[in-house]
Amino acid sequence: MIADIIENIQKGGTATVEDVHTLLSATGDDMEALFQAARDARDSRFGKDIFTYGFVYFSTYCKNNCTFCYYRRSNGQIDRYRKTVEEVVQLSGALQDAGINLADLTMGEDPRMYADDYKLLLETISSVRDDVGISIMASPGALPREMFPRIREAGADFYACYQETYNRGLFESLRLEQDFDARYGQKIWAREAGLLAEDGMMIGLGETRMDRADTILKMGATGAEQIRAMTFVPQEGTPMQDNTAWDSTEELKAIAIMRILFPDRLIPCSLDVEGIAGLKTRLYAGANVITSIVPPNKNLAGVAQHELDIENGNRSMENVFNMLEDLGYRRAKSSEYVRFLDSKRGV
Ligand code: SAM
Ligand code: MD0
Ligand code: SF4
Repeated sequence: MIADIIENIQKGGTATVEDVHTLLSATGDDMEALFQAARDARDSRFGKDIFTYGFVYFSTYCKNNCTFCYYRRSNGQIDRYRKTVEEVVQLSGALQDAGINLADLTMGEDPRMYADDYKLLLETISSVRDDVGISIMASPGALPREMFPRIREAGADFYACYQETYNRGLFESLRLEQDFDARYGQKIWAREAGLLAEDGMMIGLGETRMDRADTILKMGATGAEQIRAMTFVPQEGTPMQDNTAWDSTEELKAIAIMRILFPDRLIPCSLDVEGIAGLKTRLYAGANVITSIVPPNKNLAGVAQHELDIENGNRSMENVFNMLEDLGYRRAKSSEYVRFLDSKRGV
């Protein structure tokens, strides 16, 4: 059954939500066959080349109150920081010099960054474009539609904003006081403005397997050039702190299914879920981008794992490059990444 569904997809057939549900239930040999099919799909499209993204979480202040997030406004017990434009330029320059392909400029929905008609946010992006020249992803939260041409003009290549789930009721219970349709629109409006888009789902938040199947298909249907799955990591000081932490099996299956359904998309292996220990399994499941590479000693945080493997250097450029090589992969050059982006933009 599972083998038939995989074969049908490999032959160019479409998959129903029931098919995806069946694939998500794979265990044992079936699951191994799913991972093998995903690696084959990735290798025939991308070879052994893996793209690398540095994570620059430049403001951890946030006006939102997402129930799953460590940085929600009600979490009063945490240290927050906001980097200056110069600091973000320096951090991005170091990523560029090390051969990292993209700087993911991420923030909480920080009112200071949005003030004066988004002055500081736009200035941060355009300074990295002008002074560094590395490819840029902007992950600043949900913005009004008219902002997308301005984000593009400032120099961003990618816009990331994750729906988390396409189950509206569940979305509303997680992203409190936020609008499902407006967040969905982010992906569409970004692409209208000439940006590439990233959508994402979280796993282990109370969704059903059918919700996951539906979310995978709907993320694909947005046309987003990058799509991701991340396992929810329960956070201290939040309403979900006592939730059971899941292992990564369901995430790995989601990665593999996205890969066989959408072979030409960028699909991350995020170091932000299990730290460096999560690298091998996600590449094995068909991921082709490593995200959340973070240099040590820069007072930078992650999101799902705000400190795991950062200060010990395990998420550093050097360590990730060495591990990639040991696993038999090759890190793509930034010129190759730019060529890939251009092909997606139809340049
Ligand atoms: N503030 C912006 C936003 O919400 O779109 C950008 C950064 S936000 C922290 C990036 C993503 O991290 C979220 O969309 C969510 O998918 C993920 N995330 C947040 N908390 C998480 C957690 N506890 N476990 C796993 N992923 C998490
Ligand atoms: C990651 N911690 O790639 C980052 C983050 C935001 N664009 C991405 C969730 O894992
Ligand atoms: Fe803020 Fe993003 Fe965290 Fe929600 S997920 S609380 S918007 S930083």
